Amino acid sequence: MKNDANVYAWLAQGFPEDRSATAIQTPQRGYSWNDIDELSARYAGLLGALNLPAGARVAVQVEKSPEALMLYLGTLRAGFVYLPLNNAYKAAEVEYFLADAEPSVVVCDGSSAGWMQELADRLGVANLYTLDADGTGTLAVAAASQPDTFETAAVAADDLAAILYTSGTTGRSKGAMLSHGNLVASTRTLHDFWQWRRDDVLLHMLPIFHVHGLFVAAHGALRAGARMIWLPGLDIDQALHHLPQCTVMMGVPTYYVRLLADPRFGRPQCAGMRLFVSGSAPLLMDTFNAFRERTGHTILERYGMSETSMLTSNPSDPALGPRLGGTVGMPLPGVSVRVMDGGDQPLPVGETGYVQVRGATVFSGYWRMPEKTREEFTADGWFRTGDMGRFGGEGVPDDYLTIVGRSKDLIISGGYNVYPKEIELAIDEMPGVAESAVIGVAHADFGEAVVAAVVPRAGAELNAEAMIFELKGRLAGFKVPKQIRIVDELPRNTMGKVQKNVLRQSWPAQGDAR
Ligand code: MLC
Ligand code: AMP
Repeated sequence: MKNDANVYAWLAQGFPEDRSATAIQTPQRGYSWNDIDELSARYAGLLGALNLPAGARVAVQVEKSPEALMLYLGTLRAGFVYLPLNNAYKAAEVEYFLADAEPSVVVCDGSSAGWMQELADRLGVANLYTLDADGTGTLAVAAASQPDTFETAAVAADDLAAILYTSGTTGRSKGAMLSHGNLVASTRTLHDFWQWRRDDVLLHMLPIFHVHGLFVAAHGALRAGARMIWLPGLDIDQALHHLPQCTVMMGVPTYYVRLLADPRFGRPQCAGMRLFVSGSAPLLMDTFNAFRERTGHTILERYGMSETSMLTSNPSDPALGPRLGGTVGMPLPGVSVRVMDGGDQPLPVGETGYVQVRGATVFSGYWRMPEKTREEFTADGWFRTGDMGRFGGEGVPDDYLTIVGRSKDLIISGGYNVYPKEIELAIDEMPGVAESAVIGVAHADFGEAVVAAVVPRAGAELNAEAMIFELKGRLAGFKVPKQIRIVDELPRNTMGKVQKNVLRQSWPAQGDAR
């Protein structure tokens, strides 16, 4: 078996010949291509020395750092399965993932080592290391004694490379299983379609525990052998400082909203840029138009999912067509997209229906959830995205897809997915609560924000502020309702079903653009 099915080996084929050149530049220091190769080798060596079973999961909840990226690469090199966790998750949320995925190794930030060790002991996770934002921690100490070379493990294209947990309609998260072949196929397609070049410089400000920051942004630059300017998160001052040296930036719509909210941002910072990419949530036409007016650049919007990586994209090459705001572009090469009625009939151009997809980037199923997997695939092998869309329509070429909504009850806040059911379950457990309804409402900064209407039990007094405070201790901050309304009853239809649309209509937009 050849090791170039391994994502790392394939990415490394794109590294430049001069391995001493800078690959990753943080505000503090530079990391060369040699550093990437050597440090990922040490991490791989360490994991390899633990005598883990084949297919062992390495769960990682750490601050963003170049070392965290190299830990990901080291996990792939050793042939194990990477399981990234949003660092906003609280102990109870992490417990679910560890219990479900049964990792052999957990790596966490030093500040969470106390509760993580307790969890690891309780759940029988044998190996716990820490990795801090500055690259130090017990992982660094243990890896230091490993050699700086490692023969990347040979894998088959359908061997598992990563599990990405995505929340589910029932409130239970599902682990999407992505293979080495899925990740290579996606990166290869985007490399060509977005015309990645070795002299590109990517401004990397996204988190690396999701598809967008890890498999789209970081993979793209690594395979192109292009330099990344690496920031720990979205920071507008830093972005304005670094953009003039960059050619590519990727962000969720909030990144563009915040850039535009800063009067200093404009053409001077964008003179060297060739590509601004937006995705993970709908980009409002107002943002698309304001960005073009302010900078002269047309944001490229694309569409994808954790389960599928990228599916459609507006073109980078003008010869393929225009970049059309409000649309997510055309199916990427190798990806098939169809729009279906409620049954098994494809709909004609211009009609809105259920978006289904197929292709080499589409995952093989949900971790240990064969029934859920069966439900989400059609009998003829198409994956049901849960998004509603249409091809073409007025003024839109027939092969361009527009996402018009979701059939899944999902809120996307600042690019993070929140399933109302999970939040309703957490609220309903609180003392004095009879029932609740969680909805997404327009938010000037996050696009959508989570809010909740809560009905108290007879005789109970509820305090919305105190409830929000308590929820912050249990749930990742982005899931906590920005506002809770205490109401006498929830609006229901004659069948007794809660009318979330009625609630939404009665709720004013939230937040300010920053
Ligand atoms: C942070 N907060 C949020 C939030 N992010 N609230 C709602 N929605 C969000 N997305 C809250 C915190 O809990 C905190 O609340 C307060 O805001 C400040 O926290 P912060 O961490 O300082 O916020 P900030 O750094 O400004 O983060 C906002 C953000 C970040 C937009 C920069 O959320 C972000 O980077 N989002 C990107 C998500 C992403 O990468 N998605 C890709 C998924 S992949 P309090 O009350 O405690 O003050 C995918 C597939 C695809 O979907 O197609 O790409
Ligand atoms: P996730 O589960 O985090 O991978 O989120 C995937 C979901 O994000 C998709 O099913 C869509 O609902 C949404 N999404 C991603 N990109 C876009 C986009 N450009 N426009 C609208 N929705 C998007």
